[in-house]
Formats: sequence, structure tokens, C-alpha cells
Amino acid sequence: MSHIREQRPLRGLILLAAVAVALLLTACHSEASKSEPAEIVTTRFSVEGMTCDSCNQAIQGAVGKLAGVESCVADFQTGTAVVRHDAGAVPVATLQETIDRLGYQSKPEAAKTPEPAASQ
Ligand SMILES: [Cu+2]
Repeated sequence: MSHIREQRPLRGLILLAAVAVALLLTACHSEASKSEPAEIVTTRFSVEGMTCDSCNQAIQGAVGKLAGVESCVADFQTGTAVVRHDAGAVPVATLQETIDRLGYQSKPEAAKTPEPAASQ
């Protein structure tokens, strides 16, 4: 019998912190020019069928869960989903399938788009 108590509140905090960090990373992606891991690319999809914020979250949730995906930002207003992913671990076709399986029609606008240079 173990006497070790699970520290659930602490875990909740750690989870919150992780979410906050993820949000921060998403928010600063344009200004932070960190050295990228080798295979990380940004793929932008045009997505038909999104109508509200729940659609954004459905796509972000499903795509964001895939191994090899760093971030996914869906925007129903522009009909786009922008995914940063390891091209070696998760190909564009897999991202597209994942979005389409949710009931949307997606197509990649560009297979591999390098991060736009913020300055210059
Ligand atoms: Cu919706």
C-alpha cells in the first residue's frame, strides 16, 4: 500500500502552465526567429466548411494531437488552417486526411512554406 498522495492540484497547475507556454509560443511565432529543428515546415490549408469557433477548435484539437505537429491554428473567418509540423514525422497528406475526416474539405495551399522573414 503506498502512502504517496497524488498531487493533483499541482498537476493541474503544470498542465495550465504548459497550455500557457503553448499559447505564448503560438503568439510569438512571427517575432521569435529561433533556430528551427531541421524538418519543421509550415503548411497552410484552405478549408471549406468551417462556420464557427467550434470548427476552429475541432481542427486544432485533432491536428494538434498528431505526433509531429508543433502547432495548428484554424480560422473559420479566413477558411484556413496553418500547421507547423515535422514533415518527416507527419506528411501533408496525413494532415489533410485528419481535417477532412472531421467533415471539412481541405487542400494545402503550399506544400512547404518557409517561415516568412520578419525583418528585411
Ligand atoms: Cu463550427
